[in-house]
Amino acid sequence: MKIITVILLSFLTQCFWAQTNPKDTAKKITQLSEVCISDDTHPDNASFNFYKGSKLANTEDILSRMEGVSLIKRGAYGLEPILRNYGSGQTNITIDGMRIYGACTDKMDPVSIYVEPVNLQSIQVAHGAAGALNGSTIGGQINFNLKEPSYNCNKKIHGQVGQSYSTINKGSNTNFALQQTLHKFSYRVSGALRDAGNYKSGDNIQIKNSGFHKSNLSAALSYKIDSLQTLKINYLGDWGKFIGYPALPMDVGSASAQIYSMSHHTIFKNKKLESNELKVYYNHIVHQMDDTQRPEAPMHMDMPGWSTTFGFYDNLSIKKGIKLRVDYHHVNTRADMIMYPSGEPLMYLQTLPENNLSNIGFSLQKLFTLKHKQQINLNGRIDLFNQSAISSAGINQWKVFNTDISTSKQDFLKNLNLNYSKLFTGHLFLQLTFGYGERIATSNERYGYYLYNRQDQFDYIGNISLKPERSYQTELRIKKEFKKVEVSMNLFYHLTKDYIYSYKLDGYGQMTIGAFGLKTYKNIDYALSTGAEFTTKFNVTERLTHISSIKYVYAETHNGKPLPLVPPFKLQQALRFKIQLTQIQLEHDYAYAQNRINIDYGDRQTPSFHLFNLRIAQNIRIKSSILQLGIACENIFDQNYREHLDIGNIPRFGRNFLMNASLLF
Ligand SMILES: [Cu+2]
Repeated sequence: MKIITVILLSFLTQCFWAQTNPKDTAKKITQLSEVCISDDTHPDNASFNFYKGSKLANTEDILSRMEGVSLIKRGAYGLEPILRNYGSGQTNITIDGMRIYGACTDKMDPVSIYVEPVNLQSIQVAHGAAGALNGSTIGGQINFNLKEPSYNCNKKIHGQVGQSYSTINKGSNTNFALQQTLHKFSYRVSGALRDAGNYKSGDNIQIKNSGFHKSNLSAALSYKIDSLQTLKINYLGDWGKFIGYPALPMDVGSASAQIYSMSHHTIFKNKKLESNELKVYYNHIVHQMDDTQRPEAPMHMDMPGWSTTFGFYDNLSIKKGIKLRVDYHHVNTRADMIMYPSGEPLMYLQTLPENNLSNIGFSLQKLFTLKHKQQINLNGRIDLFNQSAISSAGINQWKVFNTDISTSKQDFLKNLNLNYSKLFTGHLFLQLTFGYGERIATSNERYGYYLYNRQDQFDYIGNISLKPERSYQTELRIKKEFKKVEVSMNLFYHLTKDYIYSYKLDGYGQMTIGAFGLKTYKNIDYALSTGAEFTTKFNVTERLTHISSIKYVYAETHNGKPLPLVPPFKLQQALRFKIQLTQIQLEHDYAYAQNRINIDYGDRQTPSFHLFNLRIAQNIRIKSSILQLGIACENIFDQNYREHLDIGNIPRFGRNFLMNASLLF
């Protein structure tokens, strides 16, 4: 991969990497009018680097192979990332540090769907309270960094066009990117069009309502004010149409996301200050669920949802290892349900009563560098939240339960994370973390009104008096590098007090036809979650690399009940053979059966499975361009399988052939 990257970079930028002083200055002196140093390095994450390099992986494939990440599947599209056993509400998922809230009460629109691989620069994953950089959390954060326009010394247009096709769902993916530097300006435009029909699972079973159409456009403009200051404007748009969710009773008729931001970066030549980044952002998500493609639906209904967020953050780096951050965001969310009973007047309901949430947070990070390669990193954050429902039909609905949701709720949250690390001789790295994190109940958990959950087939109403979850965490990370092998291991133990758990409300009926009853949430004494991640990278020879990762989580409530949606033991490994510009990769995934299930939540036992994929990629040089060709066979043995977190017992893709051609110029 390194070789390819170097070749690519030398073609793309035609710049000088880094300048080292020649040993003998008398020999030859070359005058350089301009020196560019390109930084295209990825974060220090072996899995990300390995799989992003395979050219045939999409954002979700890369994500699913990262430490402690699993995906919840409701359809062929829009997989929701979870960290260990923490789902949305307990984690922060951001794009370039921006808060974006889903507009779907069924979680069909995780933020990750707006990031196409052609836009993706890197993914930052942090677990537990250590992930509280962009907001208080107990589960951690996933931040997607979009590709930025870079300043190149030449004025040529660079870019790529790509086309891929997958046989299992007649899926096509067209993408492009363009990048150019014009004096003090630099821009990057990229986009993707994706179309797919219904897919087939193993044993040739067609999964109805699993196709989708979507388009994505990203544009970034950067202006260099002077050598120390840069101004950037970013736009990201995403449009989905007829997205099938076979695991849910409804599909998405249309969905759109409009994400805008402007940022200012400064580097200081000051003795005390290092750099500052100020960003303001705005995003608006519209999500329209519809069941017109479902002839079996007992009554037609529309379920639109909206979310509008604006905010800013300012990151200030001070010398001596201090980082300060202040951030603010305000979000307005609402979800409606309009039912059309035959021969009767239509009925209107706000399943998520319109509400405003605002949050101001302040964080401080201090790094102490000690003798003998030891470090202490202290990270604290405080947050003030204010939330209330807005005067509308939603407030009146709640009066049935004698509850006034219009009074505003304030929450003051604290996050603290302390880690100690030491690098021992012999490339042994050890890190011990203690953390404390808090999170408030989500809008759904607070104000939700007869939200149907397909998993346990209950309607849910919120509980306005839920206390924040409080989590005490400890984690040990050990990393050892041998000559040819890199090994790393995380062990963690989290105890969450006032864990938010669902229970059945007796004496209340359901609204959804076919639902079993009504549920709400309460704080239980505590829940605990413990487990491990283990990664190895073995450079067998210069051309042959083996990478493997193991994830395991064990989680239960105070009275020993397994928590819902806990992924089972999973092993993922890949063997990559590389010779010049050819790359062959064999992947094997194994998931152990999950029999520790939460019956209350409608969890089902999941049998174990083995999965094999083969990917071949070939790069061909054409003058100053590179043609990348790829072919893959996923699920080689046409296994009919599902992952434990997949909702509704819907199996995943059967044997799939994937072809890809991209031209980088
Ligand atoms: Cu939805």
